[in-house]
Amino acid sequence: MLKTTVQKASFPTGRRVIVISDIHGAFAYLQGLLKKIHFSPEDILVINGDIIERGPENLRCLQWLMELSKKQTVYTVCGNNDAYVRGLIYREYPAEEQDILNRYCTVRSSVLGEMRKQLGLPDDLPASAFCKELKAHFAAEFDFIANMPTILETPNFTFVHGGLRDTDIFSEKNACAFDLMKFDDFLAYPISFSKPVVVGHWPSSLYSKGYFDCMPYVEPNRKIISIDGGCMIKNMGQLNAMILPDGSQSDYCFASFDLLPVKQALDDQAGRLPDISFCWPDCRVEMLEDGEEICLVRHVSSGKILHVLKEDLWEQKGQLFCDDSSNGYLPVCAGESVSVICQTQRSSLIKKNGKIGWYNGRLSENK
Ligand SMILES: [Mn+2]
Repeated sequence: MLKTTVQKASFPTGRRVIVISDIHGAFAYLQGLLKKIHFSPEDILVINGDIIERGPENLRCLQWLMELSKKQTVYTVCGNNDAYVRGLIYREYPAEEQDILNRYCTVRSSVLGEMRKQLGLPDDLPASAFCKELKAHFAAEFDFIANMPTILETPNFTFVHGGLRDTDIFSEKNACAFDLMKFDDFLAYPISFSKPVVVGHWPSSLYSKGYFDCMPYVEPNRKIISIDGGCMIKNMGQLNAMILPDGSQSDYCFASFDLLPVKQALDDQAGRLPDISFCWPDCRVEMLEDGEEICLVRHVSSGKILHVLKEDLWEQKGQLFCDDSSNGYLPVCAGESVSVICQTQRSSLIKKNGKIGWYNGRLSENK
């Protein structure tokens, strides 16, 4: 069992602290976000886990943060993907499992595939030789991951990738690191804190009531701040930052970045909150009207009928499923800028301040 480790730190007065979680190999998002908030060498950076996996530039993200941490104050909390990947390399493979890593690199957008490619290793290398090569060439990268604590404890905040099972960070219930890193749907776990706990791992949009909302989700009474914007996980996702203007204080604000095209809305639209929002795993649907871009479906468990994007539909074992969808319409004023997730003949799925909804008006061409 990987044991929980705790790093204690205290942020100095007058220094800004930037907290970013779940980068998942999205180097362009990371750079875009840091540029947007005018990240400077004076800032302290906290990465709250899952630097790698799923995105296009996992190794680049990891190595960039390693370099930065030599020049600047950077705290990196370990995520389940970070720990899992290292674990894959630092274990033994019996004879019948010698093909596992090659298959893993083929189906996943993984840092291991990027390392394999960079070293020019063959696609059919046995796992034992694969691990030996990677350990020899990327020892610094794996050591960097191994040294990432499970919990970063500061006077005003506790940072952990997934969540905590007990309010006492040193409790036996918090002893297994992987339990705290891969703590799915942490908000569903009945716990509240006296000092704010900052988590990532579970996209905040899955907690939103009303419109899907990719901005951080805060439960003030329970003192839980969930900042994963769903970057590289959801097509509507974004990379969020929690910003402490002064590290010694407990005030904070948020910023976000995505790469969606921005267009100008040409028509007013009255908003309408969704009366159905669903997400995985409660996402089975039945087709009512097939269309080229948009389909009319019935959400099986609720019986609600709604339009969804055809590209969000997928089939498994003869059953039809749909990615996160809702029937909410965002309030829009003519002339305002909106981010466009998908534009179709009939309607567009747009994002405004992190919130997602349909828009039936016209959109200008790209500015
Ligand atoms: Mn995670």
